[in-house]
Amino acid sequence: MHEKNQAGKHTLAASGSDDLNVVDAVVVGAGFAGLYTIKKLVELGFSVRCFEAGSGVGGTWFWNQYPGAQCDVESLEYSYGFSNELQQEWNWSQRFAGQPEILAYANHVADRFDLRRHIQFQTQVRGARFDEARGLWEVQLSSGEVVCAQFFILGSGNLSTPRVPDIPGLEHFKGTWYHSSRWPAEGVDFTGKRVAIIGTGSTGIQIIPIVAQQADHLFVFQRSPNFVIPAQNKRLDEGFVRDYKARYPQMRITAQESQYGMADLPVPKKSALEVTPQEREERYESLWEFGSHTTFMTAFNDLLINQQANDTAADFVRRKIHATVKDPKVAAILSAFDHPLGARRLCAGTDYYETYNRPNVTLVDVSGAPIESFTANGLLCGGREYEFDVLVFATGFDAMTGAIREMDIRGRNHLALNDKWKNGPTTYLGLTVEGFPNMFVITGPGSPSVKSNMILSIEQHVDWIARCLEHMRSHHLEIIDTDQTAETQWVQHVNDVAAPTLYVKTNSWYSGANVPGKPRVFMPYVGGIGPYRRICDEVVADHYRGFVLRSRTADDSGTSHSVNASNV
Ligand code: NA7
Repeated sequence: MHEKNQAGKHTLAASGSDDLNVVDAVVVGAGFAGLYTIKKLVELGFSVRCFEAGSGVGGTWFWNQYPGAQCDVESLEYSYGFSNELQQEWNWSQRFAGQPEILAYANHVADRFDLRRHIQFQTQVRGARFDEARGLWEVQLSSGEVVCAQFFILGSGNLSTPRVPDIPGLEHFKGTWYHSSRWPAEGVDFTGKRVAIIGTGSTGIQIIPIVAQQADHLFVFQRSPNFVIPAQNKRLDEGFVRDYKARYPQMRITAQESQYGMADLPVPKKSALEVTPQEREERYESLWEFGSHTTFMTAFNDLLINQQANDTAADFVRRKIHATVKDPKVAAILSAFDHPLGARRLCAGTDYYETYNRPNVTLVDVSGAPIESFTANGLLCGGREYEFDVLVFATGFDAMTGAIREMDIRGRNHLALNDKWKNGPTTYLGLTVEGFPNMFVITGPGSPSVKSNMILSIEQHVDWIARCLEHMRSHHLEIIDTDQTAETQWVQHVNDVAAPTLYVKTNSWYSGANVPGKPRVFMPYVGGIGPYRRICDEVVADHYRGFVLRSRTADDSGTSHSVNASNV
């Protein structure tokens, strides 16, 4: 694995290491972040080992093989832009690609760029410790192996740690149960079965209509309803794709400068409150027909900052639900929203509301009376037992920090990341953490991440990291650490930007509210992709403002000298 690449000598090779278990960079995860990191760093001549818990590449799209799993960003945008050849040769079949197609794309990328030889599958990173004396990360693997690396790069994903709620009695349940994010590759046959699905977030909304078509009976247990905008998915028209591909390079640049990392999203100019009720209705109606939840949010420019404006959109969706769902009591449960539209992840669905008109579907409102316990034959709730054969948890994730916190990561002075983050994650630019030198988080908390087109955000972070590593190599700098003040100011900025929005007035996984005991901190940066990219670039142009970059002496245990990058 510790091979020399034609593009140049290794940083560590330069420091004299001939240990095969010492590489320039360890990358955690072979999802879209890990794959592009490998590609980029190997190309630049760094040695890389990537460790992936699953048996294949694809990350989220490897794990989430539940029926109906589909991306809610347009396929032509939710794809890598780093290679024009790749984007020209790959053909998406659907406006919104399904999980199998996205997984096939991830595999294509891994093969096309010969990335697999750098990946060790079915291997978890259990922990990592920064060895200050050697300036190396010691990475502990589930195989028992320890690998050392100058750089420790986390591409472990924002939605990788599934949550099964702490409801007693699951061990007594005699049927089979699944979590949506650990779906068996061979699939599940629901034919003739009584099925229960707990959870009505983006995942539940995708699974429910499909399972309803197969199951004998489906019980949906809803604690809070989510707003569902029709995806209006369709096969992509060949002419449209040809035209789009001709403009691809420009579209990518437009996306990089946009708010959400999508080139094709209109930028709203008007407030929902400055137009007539009729204009407003027409606008919502046309976007409902057009489909895509992200496009729906562009109806007006104040939907996420003005409750009154937001209410107009919420009312529109409520009316749509009542017009679609025949039973008014069911429609009322589906539209009893407790949050502003879009303040939680807005969902894109196909036949979601229509599914509740099926005679074999029962919606159970558990908002007032929580699920008490599982029994041998089902579950107890609201004083009655619901019996079923198969149980599906569509109950979400310990989002954004879960996968990182599962690892025992120790930085300078043995500081545990979990201790540093006990009151919520703190980062600089969502990329680095003070006290954890040479560690990078791809799309970490404090960056746009889940509030953007993830693949575009991944590419921006990986490019930034690669540029930083090249800079360090060419200036003979071996250590990069984050300045505490810069980190504190960045966290403050992330909070300041979020403060006037409706996001912070809502309980959601964006703020850890779905995990009991998790600190409530709104984690994504919502200042927009374009502005965020500019800040990251300015930091570099300003000699890595907020970072301390320095060289090491032969023995760094206290004898090193510090050289700020601005001096080199
Ligand atoms: P989400 O959006 O976190 O949804 C989880 C759902 O599970 C949500 O409806 C929860 O209700 C429900 N839930 C969780 N625990 C319980 C209990 N104990 N009882 C009843 N209902 C429960 O996860 P998803 O997987 O759907 O989506 C995650 C992201 O993946 C999505 O936003 C996309 O970005 C892709 P609650 O709302 O907490 O009342």
